[in-house]
Amino acid sequence: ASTGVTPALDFDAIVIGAGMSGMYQLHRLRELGMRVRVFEAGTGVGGTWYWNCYPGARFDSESYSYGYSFSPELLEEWDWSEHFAGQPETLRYLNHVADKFDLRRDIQFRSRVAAATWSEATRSWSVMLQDGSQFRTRFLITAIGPLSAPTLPRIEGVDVFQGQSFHTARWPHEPVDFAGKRVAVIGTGATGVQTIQTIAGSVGHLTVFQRTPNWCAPLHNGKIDAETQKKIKAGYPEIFRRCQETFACFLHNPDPRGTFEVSDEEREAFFEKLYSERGFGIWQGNFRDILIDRKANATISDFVARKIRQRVKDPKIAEKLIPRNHGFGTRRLPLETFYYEAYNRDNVELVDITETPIERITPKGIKTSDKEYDFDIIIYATGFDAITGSFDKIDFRGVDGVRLKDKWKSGPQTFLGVMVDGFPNMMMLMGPHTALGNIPRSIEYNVDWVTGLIGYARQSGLTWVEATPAGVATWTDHVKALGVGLLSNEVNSWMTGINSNVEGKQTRIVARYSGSAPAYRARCDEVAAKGYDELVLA
Ligand code: NA7
Repeated sequence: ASTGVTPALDFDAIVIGAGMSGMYQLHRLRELGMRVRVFEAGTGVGGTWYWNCYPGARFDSESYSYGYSFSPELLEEWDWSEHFAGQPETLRYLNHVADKFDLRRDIQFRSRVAAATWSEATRSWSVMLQDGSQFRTRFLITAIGPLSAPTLPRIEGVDVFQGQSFHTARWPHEPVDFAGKRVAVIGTGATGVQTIQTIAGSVGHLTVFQRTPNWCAPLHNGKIDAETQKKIKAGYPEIFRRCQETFACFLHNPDPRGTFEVSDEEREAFFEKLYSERGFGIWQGNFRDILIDRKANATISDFVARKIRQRVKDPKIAEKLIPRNHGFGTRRLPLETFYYEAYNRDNVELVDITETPIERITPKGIKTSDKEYDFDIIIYATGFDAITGSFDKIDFRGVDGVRLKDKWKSGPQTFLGVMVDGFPNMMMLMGPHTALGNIPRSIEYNVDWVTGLIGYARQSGLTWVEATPAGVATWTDHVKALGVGLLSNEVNSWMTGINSNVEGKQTRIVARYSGSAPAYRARCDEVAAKGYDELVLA
């Protein structure tokens, strides 16, 4: 078997993206003795945590369940200061990881990949950067993130506004001065909620333009004291074991009881408890049927609606903040810290743009159907072309020049969410059809699996590994079947591939694996254990 380096190749592997997955993938491939290059569009590491430096950006997963688990030394030396760390701390952490494992020497920053083309003759990928430079590699690994292609609204005039305007995922790294400013926020997803609650107290006046309210629940963040810090560190094996066992790799797992198996009083008490506890428990640790059974879902939706009515003083505003067209938890649940109370402030105004649509952005502000608003700053918290968007931006061409974008025209097709037939030697981290959940846990598994496959290929002298069309069809059907009956698959959200700002993304698709993470891993483990015989190996 040949493990040698092919002289015509610049690298054994190219990784696109230096976020959490690209960083760890680099580390693992180096252990195989490979020559690896990571191309990163930004000027630093961190991906999501590099780009999303908007005010209030923070974890909704417990910090100690989110960091990397692969290095006991790293776990021991890093102190998370809060149960849910803010973005600056997370970015510091990821820079610490880059330093510790000396990652930067193999990362080329300011380098956006524009295209990648398969060459059958050399069994390699030619990767082209936006500046035209090209590099040849045996293996190509995408670490481009499921939420990394930000989208601006398709509203007339977005480019004519004369004040400052920012998309939250392209926030400047220098501080923005809000004092006394008239600020608009468009968008009330997880990002909008964090931004609104954070800036409400420091702006002159804030106008929130809401199209769809989301169900939100309290984060209950807090500092980690010294004693708790010790407990966390001693408990890491247990923490990560739990994350391995739960449905979506969070510390929270569905309660085995059905909603109607308990009395009304017990149910109410359980909801109260969940509402008063930290993190995603109310979403991920609720009765087992709330995300499947419409009646069960209505009980928790009613409960949270009552909370909103209690917390928002003006009943008319409270009603606007209560979702009508989707049930609790059927979209990604934003966690909040006095978000609802922000609307009790005199300087905060809520505009329901289903009643008074935005007609256009003007040089001075925003014009709705009934009014003209003047602003100093417009913040677009309008989300991402999710899951497939970051793939669509790169011109991937596989066997016979087939474009990935064309292959995925009516929705992604993958094997295990990692490979696609017709795209040999290309592996996706956090690609479509993988288990998302508490993402770093899924990332570590994904990276380890890909490293296992590449290690096997090199050991066996293979220069071609590819999914089969049958394997892709079976996995894609399986992923679609898993989504049937989930209330989340019946609503419009980034999880169902809907983005009103992107042409051609108005039809729901099944873009993510919605089975359990343990089941996902079991299937991937099985493929590896059988010597990858479900793949084309040559
Ligand atoms: P989301 O969850 O996709 O939210 C985007 C928000 O922006 C949402 O409220 C949208 O309303 C709104 N939006 C988008 N386009 C428009 C236009 N054209 N006009 C008005 N309002 C608009 O993105 P986030 O960044 O908040 O969160 C993404 C994920 O990142 C999150 O789930 C976490 O996992 C981290 P809509 O609901 O579409 O009516």
